[in-house]
Amino acid sequence: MANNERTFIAIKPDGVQRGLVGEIIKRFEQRGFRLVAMKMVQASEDLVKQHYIDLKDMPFYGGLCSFIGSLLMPLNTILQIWEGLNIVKNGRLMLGETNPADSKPGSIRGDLCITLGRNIIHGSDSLDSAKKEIGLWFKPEEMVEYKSCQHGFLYE
Ligand code: IDP
Ligand code: MG
Repeated sequence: MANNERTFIAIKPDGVQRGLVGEIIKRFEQRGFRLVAMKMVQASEDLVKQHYIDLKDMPFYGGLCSFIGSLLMPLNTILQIWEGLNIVKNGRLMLGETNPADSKPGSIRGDLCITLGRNIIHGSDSLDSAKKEIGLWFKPEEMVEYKSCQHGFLYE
């Protein structure tokens, strides 16, 4: 198992508008994961549509893409890459279930939001989707190389 596994996390416009950026970043930082890259964007609808392409036949696809894709009003999304042991799986556990109503207290969605269509955060659901999503939203030069001084105190 590699402790340089990476996942793609996005704080959706509802999370940004509700002032939850710091709270969400804090949870990943405190767990010990390493922030590899971060930026704020007004996501284009085209990119959002590609990002959610697997859901294209779902009835909520249009609404989801137009909300995050800033069509309703200019809205911002915070995009991040996080790194650490088993981070794809652990990141999903930290997020909770897709529906906040089914998410346990202690998870991000279980603590910070109420409804499915405003569930504030995205996290890659597999190594394969993490790789695709990182490639879709970030350029290689946006991932700055640095070594975390905590490494030896997080991993044996
Ligand atoms: P995930 O975000 O937990 O991976 P997905 O099934 O990949 O969940 O769905 C992507 C996003 O689409 C969800 O996070 C949620 O914002 C939205 N979504 C999923 N199902 C519904 C629904 O039934 N109604 C409205 N929005 C939905
Ligand atoms: Mg998903």
